[in-house]
Amino acid sequence: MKLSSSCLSHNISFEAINGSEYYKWFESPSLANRVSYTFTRCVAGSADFTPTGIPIYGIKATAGFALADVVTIESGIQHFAQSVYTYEGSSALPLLNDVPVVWDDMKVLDGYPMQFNVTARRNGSDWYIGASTLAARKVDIHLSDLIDSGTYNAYIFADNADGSDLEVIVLNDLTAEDTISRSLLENGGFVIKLTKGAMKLTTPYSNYRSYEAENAVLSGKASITAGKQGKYCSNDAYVGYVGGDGQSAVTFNDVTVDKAGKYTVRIYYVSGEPRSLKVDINGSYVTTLDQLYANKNDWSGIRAVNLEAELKEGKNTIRLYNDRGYGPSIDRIAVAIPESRVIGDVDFNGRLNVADLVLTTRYIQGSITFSTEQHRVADVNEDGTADVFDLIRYRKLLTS
Ligand SMILES: [Ca+2]
Ligand SMILES: [Ca+2]
Ligand SMILES: [Ca+2]
Repeated sequence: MKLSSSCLSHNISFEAINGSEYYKWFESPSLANRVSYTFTRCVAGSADFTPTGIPIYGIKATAGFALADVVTIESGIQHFAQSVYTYEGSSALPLLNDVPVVWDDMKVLDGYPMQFNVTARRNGSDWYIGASTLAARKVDIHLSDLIDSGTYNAYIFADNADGSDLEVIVLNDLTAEDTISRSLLENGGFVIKLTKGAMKLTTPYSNYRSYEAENAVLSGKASITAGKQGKYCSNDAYVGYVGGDGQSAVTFNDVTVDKAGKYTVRIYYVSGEPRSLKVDINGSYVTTLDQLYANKNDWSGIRAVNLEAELKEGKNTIRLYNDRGYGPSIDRIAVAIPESRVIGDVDFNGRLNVADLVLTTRYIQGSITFSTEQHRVADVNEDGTADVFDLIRYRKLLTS
């Protein structure tokens, strides 16, 4: 019999499982083990497992498979094996921000040890379903196995057609009569959140425009490190040998913004000792960034530094170099584009629609809960609370 986390709320972990941190040195844990933990581990309760949630170079798991681990393997504290900076901009990040670590119920919907598993866990009225497989297969999720009454929304984080990235699909107005069918790729997977409420699919980093250093113009001795040695960086690659002379530089020629102004430019770099980096924008020296390093003597550790920069409308050139010594290696840069929030858009789909009115009505009636941000967006007359007066305003906005 399984001990619930509610009766031993102080107990974080009952056992340790070889986690993804081992991929730094080895190719284990095998994918066959990872699909089997649902059947073989976590019998007494939560285990200490270190997922990645995102793929790692050289490990056959797709993004969907990697993401499924955060649901299929129960862990009271989720440690993620990758550098925190590699998650910024990942389409898995909204799910990783959202997924609970304490569960009220679990059901194995389908599976077979060493082959595949489809595991559902419940937190409150929300169900999270993780699926991962070795061989390609079709999976049918009959919602009658999970829910009785009411309408639900499904947020599906699944591999795209060729397994190169995640795609996010939203299905609305599902009931117990419905079945969600998904085809899993070889070594693929997915996570589905099934909820009566809405899920925010953006993060602060969704508005960043990223430019990989390995796709920029390289000069002097600056050169690309890719593949296994670059596996902790985005796009599995970075540019080293930046600096040491005035010529060895990374130049981004097409950093584009719609209007002139001050922007946050985030520079992702790799270094195991304090180094400096000089920045020219549109041909003029702007600043020198000092003390750039992640962890001492860790030459695969990533970190990011922010720079406030004046950019002109259209294309800008950003040149990174160091003529007084070696600079850090450069993974990528990202420009933050200010987010425009749509008033009343509580389902965060970018527009005001009838679904927003329905959700806000349910929230005010007390049948669903809202996040702090949803509450703020629902307060369309901006008087500090979301209440029936906002519903009146919603109707006017929708009919105007
Ligand atoms: Ca990169
Ligand atoms: Ca909306
Ligand atoms: Ca209000």
